Amino acid sequence: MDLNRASAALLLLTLMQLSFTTAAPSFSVDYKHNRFLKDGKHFRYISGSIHYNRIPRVYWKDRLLKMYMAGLNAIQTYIPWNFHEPTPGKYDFSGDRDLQHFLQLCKDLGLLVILRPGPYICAEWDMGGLPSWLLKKKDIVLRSSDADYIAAVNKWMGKLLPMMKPYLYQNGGPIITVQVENEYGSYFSCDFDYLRHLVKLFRSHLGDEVVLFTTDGGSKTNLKCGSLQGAYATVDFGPSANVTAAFEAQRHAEPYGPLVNSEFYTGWLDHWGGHHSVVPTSVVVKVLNEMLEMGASVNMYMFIGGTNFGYWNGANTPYAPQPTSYDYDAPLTEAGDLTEKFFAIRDVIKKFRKIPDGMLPPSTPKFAYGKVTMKKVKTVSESLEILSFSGPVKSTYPLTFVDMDQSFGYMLYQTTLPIDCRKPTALSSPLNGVNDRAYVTVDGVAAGILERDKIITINITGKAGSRLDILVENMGRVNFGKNINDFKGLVTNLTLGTNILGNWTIYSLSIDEAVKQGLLWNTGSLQNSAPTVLSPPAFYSGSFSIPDDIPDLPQDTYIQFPDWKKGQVWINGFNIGRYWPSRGPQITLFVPAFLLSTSALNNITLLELEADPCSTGPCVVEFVNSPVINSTTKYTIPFMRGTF
Ligand code: NDJ
Repeated sequence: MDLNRASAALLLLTLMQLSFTTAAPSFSVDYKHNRFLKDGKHFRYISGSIHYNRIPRVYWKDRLLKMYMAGLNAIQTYIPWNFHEPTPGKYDFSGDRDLQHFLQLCKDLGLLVILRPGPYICAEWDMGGLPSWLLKKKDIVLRSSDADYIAAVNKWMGKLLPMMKPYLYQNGGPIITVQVENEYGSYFSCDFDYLRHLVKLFRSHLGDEVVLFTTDGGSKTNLKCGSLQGAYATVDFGPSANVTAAFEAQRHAEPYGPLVNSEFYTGWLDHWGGHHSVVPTSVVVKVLNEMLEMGASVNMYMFIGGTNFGYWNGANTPYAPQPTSYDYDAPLTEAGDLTEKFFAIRDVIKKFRKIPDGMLPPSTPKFAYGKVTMKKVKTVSESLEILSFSGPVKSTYPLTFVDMDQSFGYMLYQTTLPIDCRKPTALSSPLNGVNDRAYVTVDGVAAGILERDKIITINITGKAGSRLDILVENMGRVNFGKNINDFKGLVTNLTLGTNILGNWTIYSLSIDEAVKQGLLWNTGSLQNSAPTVLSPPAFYSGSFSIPDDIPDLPQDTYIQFPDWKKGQVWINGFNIGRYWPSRGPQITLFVPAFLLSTSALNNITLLELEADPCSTGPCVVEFVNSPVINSTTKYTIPFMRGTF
């Protein structure tokens, strides 16, 4: 063979060699052998759900590493649209919202990613992740081909998906599959044009290679409207389901390809006023083992639940908001601690794949900083100048949060009594339009509480011309079912006796900004109010220091509210979330250490909506080192649909 032919042969051999060693990464469905293929080899994922939006960025690596050490080879996460686009066209991917950093951490740790960008995600998250500003179009049909909804989805996905493309597995990233919508078969609209549009939209940004999939409850009924050609149909079900029947339903939609349970419930969600949901470890591991024996790919929902900080919790109907804790009785607790469920699941996984060697990151230490004395600052009604940055709006009839361009928190509606009410007179929301809880005062004196789906009328007294202040709390938007277009505020008229109340002065309240700017701080020594069952909503402040000479302080902690009733708590300007110990089951709120300081005073602000303990007992909040999220208060709501 002459030199040229020899060198050409050598070059060809080298190129062939190279092509084998550096073939582009690939991930696909192998319909012939009913499995996934990763880089041409059989692959089955054992995954766990973690929501980056419920865990402070500083803890992402710790939680992901624990999931990796449990033997998971993948994680699953949603992308809440409203977390990243607070107002139309304004995007936030910074700090605790830095999704790309989260994805890079997954890659660095050797965890693949099952990405669920929605646009609707359910997830016990406000409005199922949809931004409430969509409701500016009052008759919008969410999750459908509604032109305004589709225009907003196109714009959002046009921003998000190009950011995700580099993180696709085939582009060297960790993302192996991408879910379209979420349990669409459980929604009323059953709009295939919408689903088809989403598949086309996702492919236009992510390319033709990526594996798109759908997830629906494990029944043919759910799959009927939830699955679509061009997206691999998967199912979700918990440990009490019939595994065979659920996978048979999937087989009905996908006769070939891998069996996939995209949400295997390791626990379940809570509601304020309900019992804390727990799912026995034995039940979880038995069914997990059964599915893994069948060769199914499984994602455990949740592997760590985390926290609904701020106002982010969702709600179910009849109206039942979820608490601040999203512990979910998951294998890792809300604070990321290892549980016996974690180790039991790891022992099952050990039977199917090698568990990484090395140290398991330990549960983080918790510190009990003790009691902190709180002092009353002023009532909400006395703070309107501070809180209403843009000033009040006058309106004949009440305006909603959307009308007032406010998404979360509280709004104050003020008018005067049109008649003398010497005798108790009915103040009502005949159409049940208080969304969600209204704290009523007359001339600054607490008069009662109206509550969505529960209390639509109270009796009040007062003189004609007395000032009627109604503070309305948005307790979280419905995240599941047909009522997700959940307007907040006084969404229908109130009546007093036979009169429709009008001539409203409406204050949008920027409480979070006011807290951050230190505007709600106790300067003098305001006397605590006289003991009453109900007081006007008011702010309280207190501070505490953490010694800087104790090793590894600050540590995580939990805050509880002995004999307070219901409200919101901020620490160093960070909105920790809602407290409602009078209703439970959550009593303590998780406070991550990164919020605390040893070099400066730590400031606490409360907005107490019902009554403080300060006139009859200690006016304190308390930091303790263990959580209580399973109190059984006297109040219970009828159990919601959905068993684990
Ligand atoms: O896809 C849903 C997921 O986001 C499925 N779930 C989960 C419950 O944790 C979570 O919301 C259900 N949600 S079934 C509806 C609950 C109705 C009470």
